[in-house]
Amino acid sequence: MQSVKDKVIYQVYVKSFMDSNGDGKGDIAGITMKLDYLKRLGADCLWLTPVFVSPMNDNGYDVADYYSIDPSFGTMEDLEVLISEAKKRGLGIMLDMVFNHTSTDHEWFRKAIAGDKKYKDYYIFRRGREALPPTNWISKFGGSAWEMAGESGEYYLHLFDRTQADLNWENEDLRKELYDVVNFWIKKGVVGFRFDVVNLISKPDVLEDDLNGDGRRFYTDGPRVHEHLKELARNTFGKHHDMITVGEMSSTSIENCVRYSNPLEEELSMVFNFHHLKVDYEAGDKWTLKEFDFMELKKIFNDWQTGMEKEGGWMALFYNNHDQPRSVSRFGSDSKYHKESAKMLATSIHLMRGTPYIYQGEEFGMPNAYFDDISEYRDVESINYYDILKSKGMAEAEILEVLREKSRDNGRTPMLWDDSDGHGFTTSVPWLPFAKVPGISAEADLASSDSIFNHYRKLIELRKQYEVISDGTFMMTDMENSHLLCYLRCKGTGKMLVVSNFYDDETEFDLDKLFYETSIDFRKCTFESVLISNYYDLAKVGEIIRIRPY
Ligand code: TEU
Repeated sequence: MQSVKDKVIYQVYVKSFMDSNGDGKGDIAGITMKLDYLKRLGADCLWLTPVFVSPMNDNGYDVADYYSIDPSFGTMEDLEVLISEAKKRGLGIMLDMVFNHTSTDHEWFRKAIAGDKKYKDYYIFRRGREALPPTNWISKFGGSAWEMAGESGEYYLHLFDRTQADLNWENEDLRKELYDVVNFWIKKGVVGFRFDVVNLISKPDVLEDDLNGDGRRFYTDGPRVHEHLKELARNTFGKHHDMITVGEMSSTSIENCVRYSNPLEEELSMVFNFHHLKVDYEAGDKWTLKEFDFMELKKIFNDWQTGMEKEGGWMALFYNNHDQPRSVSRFGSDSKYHKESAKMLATSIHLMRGTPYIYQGEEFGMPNAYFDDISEYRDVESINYYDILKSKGMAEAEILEVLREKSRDNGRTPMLWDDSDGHGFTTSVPWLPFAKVPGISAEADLASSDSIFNHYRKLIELRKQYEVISDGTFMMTDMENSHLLCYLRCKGTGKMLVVSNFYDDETEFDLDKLFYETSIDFRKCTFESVLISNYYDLAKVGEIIRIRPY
């Protein structure tokens, strides 16, 4: 397995990155056009969200053919060109494998529905109970997780949209088909894979009602998941010693993530977990409005950083992806302190123990969408929840307010390359409206002497330069501080302190107190010892450092 410790990965949400042919949708040739920009940033790999043939009910996470490129994204040749052009610049391409489910348009599912026994067993079909579905499980996108298959009285399981049918990983032929898919793409020259919700692939043999939940406790980190991942690795990427793999883990635990990512287990290089991105959910419910709980965020970071380190696990570091609101709007400021907070957030996460991911547009502080009308949304989950909240009696204005904060479309608006009408993204109408925060674009950011882009570039350089960043131990300090996230990284004689103010007011950090707590002495640090900061001057007063907004 390739060492991922000094790598930085850039996520491309293909549909919103760059439209090369003027149809309003981003495509593979568009990514090739922007390779020099990505090279300049300094990331090592690009993870592309799914580009395979799909009816696009969930923007490609509903795959109908794992071996072909969806025409809206381009051709196989476009992908081959991207892989080789990226390689010339020292960039690797990672593909997104959606193996928990296929689209109901997939040939396997069509055959299954037509009654072909072989393919029926590729999916999870069960008989209903009278007029009720087989269990009370709830789909992640709302409503029952079961859909009636024609008139047969049988239902198929779908943990996501009803057009995303869950695969039956208990079937050996199915597993082999999936290994063939992975090996096909390895031959094309990709350097790694992201595996979509891969901790949900193993369901129990007997499916039962969940009396006090939505069913997730039965299939999350399910009974044979580690066995399946080991077998997948052995038959595909594990045979090559330099591949990078990351599993997306839904509602997982530290204990399982250690097993998924400890090299001795021979499963994956690293994991995504989402606990830190639920600190603005009221009682675990995403569709609520709540200030983020900073103390909870600190606690989760501390638990995961130390828990993973202790047992040799490795994690992805991120605030943003295509399923999340934009971090600068969510945890920082997209107005007065836009630059300061974008840089603070970047620093706070990049210098932890793990592999940082940068989500397109994050490198110049892309904000939330700020849509005011339901007609502007495209995301299947957002539209489902609009209806669900409406049926629960929530007022229209309040629903729109919740969507403004929580919708996945916040992270999916097209790239703001410049300030022109099509924002350098398209020459026609974009498939999803642009974010409504004027003045923010890659071009404007790069033109300024204190660009957010350069801050990210510097963070990437530092990771390559200092082992204390790529391989140091992690220790949180000042746990009780309600404004500052503070941690130490240590490797041999190398010591690094990271102090991030998550608020727009001024506070102080006491180096003297830190010395008495840890016996690590930063008190003689001079301006030259500051590796990176979002303010030019280190405002130092004796042992007390003045910490300005964000
Ligand atoms: O997401 C899995 C997932 O559970 C979420 O992050 C999901 O978006 C969230 O629970 C909604 O509140 C992955 C993909 O990243 C996502 O885009 C897909 O829609 C989903 O799997 C299904 O393939």
